[in-house]
Amino acid sequence: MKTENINHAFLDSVLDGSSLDVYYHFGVASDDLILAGMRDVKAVVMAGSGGRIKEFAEYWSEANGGSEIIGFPKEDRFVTRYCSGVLFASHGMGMPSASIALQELMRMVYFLKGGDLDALDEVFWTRVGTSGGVGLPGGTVVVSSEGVMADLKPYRLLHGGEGEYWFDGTFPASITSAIIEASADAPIEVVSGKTVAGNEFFLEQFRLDGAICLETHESKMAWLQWLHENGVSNIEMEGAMLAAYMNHWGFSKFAMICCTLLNRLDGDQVTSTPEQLHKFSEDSGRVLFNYLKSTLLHS
Ligand code: R2B
Ligand code: URA
Repeated sequence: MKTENINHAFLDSVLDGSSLDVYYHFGVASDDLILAGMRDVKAVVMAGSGGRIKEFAEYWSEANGGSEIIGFPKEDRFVTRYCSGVLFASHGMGMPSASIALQELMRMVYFLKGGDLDALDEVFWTRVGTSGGVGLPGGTVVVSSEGVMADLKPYRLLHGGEGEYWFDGTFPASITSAIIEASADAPIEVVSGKTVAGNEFFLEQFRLDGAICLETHESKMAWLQWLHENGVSNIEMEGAMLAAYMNHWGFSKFAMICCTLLNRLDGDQVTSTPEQLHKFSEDSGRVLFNYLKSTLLHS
């Protein structure tokens, strides 16, 4: 872990009791008894929708002999469940929303581990989501090798009057390979590649079907071809920030697993049937749980 990048001034004051940390968007605080049962957290699994989080927790409970599921009382921003060492939390859509969830979860897990950096580094973090494929048909599962923005550069933000702060968007290759390996026997197409995070579903994904359109067919296809030639497999809206924040603290175990809903080289609209969409998203969940079972149930 990169201790110099961790906000010790605030986080350690929570540990020694001189400050209370209010994880406002999750509706809990560091003195809340609900957190006491979560100190053994080994993995944090994030997904965009709350419904998905509830399904994941149910599945994980069954895989662990019907173990108890703990839910946070507040659900108007993010839905959270804890079950058998895994904290499941929704993050909404896009980097502004997901960065709030991730920062509060990082603070929470730091608190749960009592600031022990070795214990913290044992925790596996992942987002499981949906995406648009670049040269890949709907139904492919992409485990990201790198998260970049729409200009193929890493996540960056304005700060402190000194211009932009640039982050590192790489995902740890050993974890990506282990996830793919854990599903080697599954009847699912699982690939690895770069993932673009757009700040917008329509404009920064170069779609022609938004209420507002800034592209022509030619400029859209030129962008998609440029991504394709540069090793991009899919486009979604959170991965560049996720990898950035995980690398900033120096975590060694994190990943992103996304199913593709369509091939963006063929069009913009998501026209798959509800049954197809359900199958696509079930498959990314299967890839996640194959990995979690291989690491958490057999250790
Ligand atoms: C994938 O799907 C959502 C948009 O439909 C967004 O959260 C993402 O990254
Ligand atoms: N999610 C996205 O962000 N883009 C897509 O094309 C599909 C899902």
